Amino acid sequence: MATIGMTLTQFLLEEQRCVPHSKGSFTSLFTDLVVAAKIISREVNKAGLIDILGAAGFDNVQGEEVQKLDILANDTIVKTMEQGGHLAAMASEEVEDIIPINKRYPRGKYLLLFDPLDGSSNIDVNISVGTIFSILKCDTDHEATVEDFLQAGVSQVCAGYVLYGSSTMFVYSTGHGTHGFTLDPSVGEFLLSHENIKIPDDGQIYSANEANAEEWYPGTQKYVKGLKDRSRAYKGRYVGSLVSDFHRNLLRGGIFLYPADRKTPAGKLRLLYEANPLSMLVEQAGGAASTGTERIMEITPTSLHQRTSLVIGSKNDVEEAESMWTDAEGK
Ligand code: P6P
Repeated sequence: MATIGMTLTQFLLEEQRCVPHSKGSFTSLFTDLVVAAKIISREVNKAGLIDILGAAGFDNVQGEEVQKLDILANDTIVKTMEQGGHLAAMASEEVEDIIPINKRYPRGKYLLLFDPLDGSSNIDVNISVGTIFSILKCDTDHEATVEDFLQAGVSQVCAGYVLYGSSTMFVYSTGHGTHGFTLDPSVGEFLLSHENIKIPDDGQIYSANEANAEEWYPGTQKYVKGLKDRSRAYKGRYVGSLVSDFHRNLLRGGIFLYPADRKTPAGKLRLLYEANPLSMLVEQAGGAASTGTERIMEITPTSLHQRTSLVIGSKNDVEEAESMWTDAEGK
């Protein structure tokens, strides 16, 4: 029986007791991930005080300038997770190819995909950033390959994010609801603060980068224009940090759109380690996530870093957006 204030570890053990014949491997893997989150939180929260702010002087595989904390977050997750012996391989937004498990450690049956520090361009201006992760099963005896990662979002066994904001929050789902934990730095534990989050069916917030509006397809333009009808009283809220925008809308209700458009016909955000995990969380909270025409979690991936159009949030808001969606020609 969950009680507000119980630790994430205690909550996990409660969940494990509900899984027959569980050997505790997943719980152990997850506990390692929580340690990595605490280390990254410590570094992010003191970034202003020591010289790890600012750019690292080179670009990542996405062609984006890498911030030093990106590297630290990526390396922290890799080093913490590979030792546990529960992973067959990992994949990171910061690394072109899959990350094999060092031969000195046993290999496990799970795959971890992550964006180590999403929104990192906001670090230097003290805007919240986040880690997003997705966990898949890898039931093969051979060395994991990229193909093992190319599973639809419905195959995720776990998804979540860590939000490094005014407080550090750990939000995750294993398919039994979406739950939020807040770090108490004085004891170094994540404590249950938001059990079984439910996103309102209707929101009053929309989040989109309207500087792209000229490039949006006619259906997207029509939908967002409709939200501005004063009788609807929607508020525009856009931080430019996906985890922050998503988390606010998850708790308050609303819709986040990073749509495919004429300039970015494939969309901007990553399917495997951004859209899929957030889609699992929002669906477990009663919301919806689509490309505008297709459920995100039913997309069969074709490449590790593939992008997608993303429309995610309150169920009725996403359905209204889908009802107006068109292609570039307005069809
Ligand atoms: P834009 C940050 O770089 C990010 O990947 C997400 O965190 C955020 O939602 C999006 O890009 C912002 O993109 O084009 O509006 O700056």
